[in-house]
Amino acid sequence: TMATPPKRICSSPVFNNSFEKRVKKISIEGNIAAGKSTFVRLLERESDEWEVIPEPIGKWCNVQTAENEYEELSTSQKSGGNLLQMLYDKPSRWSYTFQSYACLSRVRAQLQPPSAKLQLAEKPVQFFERSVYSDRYIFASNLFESGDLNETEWAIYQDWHGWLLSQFESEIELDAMIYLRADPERCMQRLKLRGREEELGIPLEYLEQLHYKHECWLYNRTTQLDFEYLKDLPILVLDVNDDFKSDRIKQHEVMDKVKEFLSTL
Ligand code: UDP
Ligand code: D5M
Ligand code: MG
Repeated sequence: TMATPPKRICSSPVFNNSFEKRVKKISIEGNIAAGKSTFVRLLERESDEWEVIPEPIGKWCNVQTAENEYEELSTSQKSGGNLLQMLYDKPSRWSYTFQSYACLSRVRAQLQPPSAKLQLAEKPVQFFERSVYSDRYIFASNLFESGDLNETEWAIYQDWHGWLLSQFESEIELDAMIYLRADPERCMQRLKLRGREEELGIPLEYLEQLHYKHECWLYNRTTQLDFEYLKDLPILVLDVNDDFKSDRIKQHEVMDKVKEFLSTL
């Protein structure tokens, strides 16, 4: 088991404010184009007490220096590096860089204090699109297995990932996960439908590999995990093969399942 690090003297409001500790944190996991963003938009609409933190994909497609950080995305799209494009064009060169940046932006996202509105809520919930754990147990692990991260890169990645998370332990810990489960073929269809330029060359085989990773981790729960608390974290599995984006009945059904799940946490 992992040793508990000494509690830091920490100025983070989340850490010091016992009120904010009531906020439940839940990550939404699932394959590329399974429907996570669509799903979190529904969650956001469902309740004033629910807040959504989307995946920082914009940042990855438009990496900038600090000084022009606040410029409009469209004007600087070309000057900023497109790390997602670089990753898909040449994974062996860019996987490690991508993982370091992805993890940095996710730690930042997961440390985001709840909004003022959420702090007044009776039963506040923050939903995150993916997590620092999918970075490692889905993507980085898969890139290692496909040879795009070498032994040394994978070892260094796991070392700093584990250390970083142990430093932020109590602030980053999740209360549960929701797994949006869809067949790789369905994901491919939705990926094409969405038409994100960087992703158009993704082969079905890649989605199959990621699907297998999700299944082992969140469905069969056989993945070896380095964070003790994850081993018995509550997971809600939702089948999203049928279209829920434009089906009101299906949406109600799904939201009821989420509410029921929340009531058990
Ligand atoms: N989509 C759909 N029906 C659904 C869910 C998603 O048509 O029930 C579409 C959605 O509009 C988008 C694509 O599938 O064009 C991928 O969805 P999303 O971006 O939500 O997936 P993510 O990659 O965030 O999981
Ligand atoms: O979009 C997220 C996109 O970013 C998709 O192309 C997968 C990619 N992604 C996300 N996290 C990682 C990591 N950690 N490594 C490699 N690629 C990643 P979505 O459609 O929301 O799944
Ligand atoms: Mg998304």
